[in-house]
Amino acid sequence: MKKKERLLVVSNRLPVSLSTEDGKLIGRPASGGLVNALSPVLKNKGGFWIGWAGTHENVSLSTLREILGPVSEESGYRLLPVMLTKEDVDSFYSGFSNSVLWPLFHDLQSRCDFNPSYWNGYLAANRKFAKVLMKHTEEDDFIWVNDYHLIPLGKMLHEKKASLKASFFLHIPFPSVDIFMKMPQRKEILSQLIHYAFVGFQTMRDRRNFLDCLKVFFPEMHASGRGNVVRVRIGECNFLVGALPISIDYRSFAFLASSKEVVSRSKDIQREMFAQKYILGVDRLDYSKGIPERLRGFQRCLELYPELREKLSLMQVVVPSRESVGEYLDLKQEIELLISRINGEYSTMRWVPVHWRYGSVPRAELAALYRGAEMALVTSLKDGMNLVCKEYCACKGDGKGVLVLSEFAGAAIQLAKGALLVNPYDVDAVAAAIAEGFTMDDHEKKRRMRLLRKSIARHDVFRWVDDFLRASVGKKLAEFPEEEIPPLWPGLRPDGEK
Ligand code: ADQ
Repeated sequence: MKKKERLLVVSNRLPVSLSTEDGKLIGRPASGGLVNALSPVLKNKGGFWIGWAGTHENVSLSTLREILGPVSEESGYRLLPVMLTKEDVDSFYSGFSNSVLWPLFHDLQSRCDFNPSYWNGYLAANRKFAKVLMKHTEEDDFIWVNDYHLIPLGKMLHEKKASLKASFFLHIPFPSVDIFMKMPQRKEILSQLIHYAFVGFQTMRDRRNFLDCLKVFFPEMHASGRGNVVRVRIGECNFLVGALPISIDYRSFAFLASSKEVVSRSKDIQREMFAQKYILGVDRLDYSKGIPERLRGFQRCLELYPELREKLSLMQVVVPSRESVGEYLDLKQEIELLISRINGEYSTMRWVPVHWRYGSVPRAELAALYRGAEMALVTSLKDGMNLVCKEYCACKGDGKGVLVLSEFAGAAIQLAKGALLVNPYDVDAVAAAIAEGFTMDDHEKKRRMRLLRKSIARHDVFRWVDDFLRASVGKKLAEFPEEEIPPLWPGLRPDGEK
């Protein structure tokens, strides 16, 4: 392999979380599935991560660099920021990405705002990503673009330099033809995707939907091959399309959940809940996650199965998300209203049916919550994969837990044998699944949990990374060479800046 080959990961957000402490903006490496998965790929391998730092509030590039410098040092790979203005964020991030692509690709077209001005903002922001990338990329770099915010990037790079070929992974679902056709920019989006060397989806269903859409607009399309990855030819575009389900760092979750601190904290949580058994819901605040539907299902359960009252609570943990998109604040209010109604109707002196935590929870606390939960309830209306259900199983080392999982989460395909699958729109079915999970004997719980854990352990996030690299460039993670990175800052200044 050529010496210079490096990995460049691009995503909308850099893996850094910024916060203000004592009036000063500081950065810390962010955690999360993608970061955990890709950090070892980039660490000490001369890698770069390019993305928006998540702020446009009067922060100059030089200040941002001062903040990102130490985070880069700590991470072992360079963080290169893309500067976005408030206008960019409005039309690119809140607009086209999260008011068109996100709802449409989750089959929720009635939530779309097809404001035509968003499209130009989407392209303009992608050009900014392309500019930063062009400045830092070298021949033979492997460029890995992540998610729906950056669909146009591959074609933009290709137009600047024909030899540059990037690979793309879509973390969210790809809709069926009937839904995809509603998007005004449908042909442009497809024309951009076919300029990647590899386009990866979470499931075979997403891949099939994509190929069906291509057939409508490019009838000359020719697909060949079998298995998870097929080759597609459309005119001069010759590329690969694959289905590669993402996963979690199973071992690190399992290890954390069995640590002394987490075991003890998980017992404390059970005591704090007055020794009630509890069902756990953990989500980003998002309408695609089906949180109101989950609450209605739980409410129906208390109505239909009164014997479960005072025995079972629902603990719903929600991390704030996309607060700049108005619909997300409405959702929070809807959830709070539903919770107060359920608690108002069913609470007793010694029992609160729904506990609600709004905010980001540290990893160890999350592991303790997972570990102590009798059941996890995942009711996504549609989900690319859903990592929460996998994290829950990884933390249930004692095997005494039940996963109730939406049929519409990508994970349902892999976890069908061990989970209780439900249609989240069917409140009676959700109620029945909760009751079934509660009364399931330990032997059956353990049998199912064993199946779930085995499958997740075998297909962990490192395997996903390897599969992605192998499918797109025929290499394994270990084949990317270890390389000393030169001093991070101030060596990398964009043109014209001091
Ligand atoms: P998300 O929609 O963000 O990701 P998901 O897969 O559910 O969805 O992952 C959420 C992550 O956030 C989990 O790792 C979870 O632990 C964490 N989290 C949730 N609430 C939290 C809280 N209160 N505190 C701390 N952490 C919290 C998109 C797609 C998914 C796909 C992933 C990865 O929508 O379908 O699985 O990308 O490809």
